Amino acid sequence: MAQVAPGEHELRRVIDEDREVEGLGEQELLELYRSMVLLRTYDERSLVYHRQGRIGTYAMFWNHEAMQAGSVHALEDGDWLFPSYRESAIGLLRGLPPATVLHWWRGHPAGWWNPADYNVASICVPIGTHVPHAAGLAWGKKLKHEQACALVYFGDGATSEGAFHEGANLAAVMQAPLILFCNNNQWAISTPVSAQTHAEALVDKAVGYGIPGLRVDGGDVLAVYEATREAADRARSGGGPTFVEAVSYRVAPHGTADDPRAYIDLERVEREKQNECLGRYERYLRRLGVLGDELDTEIKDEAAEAMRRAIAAAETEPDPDVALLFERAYANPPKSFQAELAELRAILGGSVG
Ligand SMILES: Cc1ncc(C[n+]2csc(CCOP(=O)(O)OP(=O)(O)O)c2C)c(N)n1
Ligand SMILES: [Mg+2]
Repeated sequence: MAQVAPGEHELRRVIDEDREVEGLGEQELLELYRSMVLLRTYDERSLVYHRQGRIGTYAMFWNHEAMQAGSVHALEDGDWLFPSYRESAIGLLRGLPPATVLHWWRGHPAGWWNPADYNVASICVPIGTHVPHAAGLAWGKKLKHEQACALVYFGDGATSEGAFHEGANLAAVMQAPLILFCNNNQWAISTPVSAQTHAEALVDKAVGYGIPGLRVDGGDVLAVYEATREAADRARSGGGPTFVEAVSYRVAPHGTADDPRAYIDLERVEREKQNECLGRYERYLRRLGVLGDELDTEIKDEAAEAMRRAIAAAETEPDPDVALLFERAYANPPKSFQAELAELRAILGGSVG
């Protein structure tokens, strides 16, 4: 039986302690910043895109960029990512075109990708159902004696789901190289984290699975990087899974269909915004003398230009053929499909597809 120390409750921090992280030189620090700026730009532009009625619903991740960039940079390209809708743009950090993610939110088939091309699984909307998938993939890596690990993102609310338990337990029993990365933004739509668990902290769940747990300031990109690297090193050296609880605060609505004024403390939101993760890291880099005005403008312009190009590309993509509605469901489609497709084309006046 595993002897596991209780999960740590104190948040690990780097930026507020003005420490430096071993192994991160000037270039790596700036790459992390570039990734955060790209994610922030993607998020802010997507919200505008939604307001213009060009995508349907959208789940913002404003102030989650430190968790996302810090964790991805701590991994190797061969390691797998399993995002939830909150990490919809995580593939950008692996070279996935932003237009593809915009298409995904438009429900367009051009928003699909082959997970094996980027080692990024498809975006999971049902809460927690991707945790067993990630556990299975990680276990497979172990069985094949491959060095890679998997990281699965899920929220505080997901820890109340059966699928989370099944995946975490399977990974622990099989000692699969998995990082269970909990984005604890303290809300599951309108349900506060205090209603998800009676434990003092979500990281306490790790003890029950017999795996180590780390608790980190989710708004501190360097602390997230350091904790994820520790978990990845353990996974690769045969030490099994780690539960990482990254604590932040959701300062944006849950999604574009949500109005949090009905349930959130708006003063707390304003306070948390003052300490949002991108500004915090920018100030740290400026203190270190790694970032100045000119470079900052260059990085932000580059991200804005990438998004302009992505939106232009997304706009020119033709609508999919309606035949797609009938494809890929059956190996041997029923004969009635032909007639139904013809009927649909007639209803649509032959204008589509
Ligand atoms: C299985 C399932 N149940 C319910 C929902 C509806 N739902 C969508 S988001 C959400 C809250 C999830 O909160 P959390 O896990 O904390 O993630 P966050 O959105 O805060 O990143 C719920 C209940 C769903 N998508 N899937
Ligand atoms: Mg949450």
